[in-house]
Amino acid sequence: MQSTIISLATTLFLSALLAADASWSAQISLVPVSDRSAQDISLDGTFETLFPEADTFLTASVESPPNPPLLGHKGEHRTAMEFDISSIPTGTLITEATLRLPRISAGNSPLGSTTVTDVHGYVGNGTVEIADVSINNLVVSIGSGLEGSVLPHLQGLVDNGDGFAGFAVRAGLGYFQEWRSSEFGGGGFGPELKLTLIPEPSTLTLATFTLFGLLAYGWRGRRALLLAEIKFPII
Ligand SMILES: [Ca+2]
Ligand SMILES: [Ca+2]
Repeated sequence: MQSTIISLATTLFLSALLAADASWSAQISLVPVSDRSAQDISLDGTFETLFPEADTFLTASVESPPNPPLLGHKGEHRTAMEFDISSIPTGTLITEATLRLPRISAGNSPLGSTTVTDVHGYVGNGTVEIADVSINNLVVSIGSGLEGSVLPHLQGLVDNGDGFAGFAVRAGLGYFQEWRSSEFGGGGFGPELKLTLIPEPSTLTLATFTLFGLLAYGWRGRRALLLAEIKFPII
């Protein structure tokens, strides 16, 4: 009898836990709080120009002489972007983190190029600075794709209690691509960070204790009823 009750309680507990797990996950979509491009005009590795925050387009490209610069973009261009993740509590489990980079144009140098889009991750501060585009911490390579998973980087930032997720995008040699920035009119066309979250374990633990409490309360009620039935058998 006791083993049956324990088995039943365990089954109910696991079912409720799984149901809670699924129903508590939340999906959010973030746009950058800052997104800017920078230029190294002489290809010497030093980025000397940071384009204005208000620019409506972002670029990543690398000129490969003797090809002419693609669309006039001399030297190397990189783009960095930062997302505000400060509302996500430490301990939250991230099950999906996808960085979408819906480019509006791309091109390759005619004499050969590498179709590379590398995303480097960093801890942001809410503003893109020129040094951000040189951070060397490869998170994902998406080539000619439009999106890639940045899950381990995001989980690490949330675990550390960091307030902003930063990404710097580089192109391959002879490759050019362009995006709309967050300042582009109309919105919804620029970089986007899509997350699926499950609240921190302490919330789940609280629910577990509540569930056990309800089960114990229910069992006490059943036992009282059982005793009543024994004392006053129903014929
Ligand atoms: Ca911007
Ligand atoms: Ca920054």
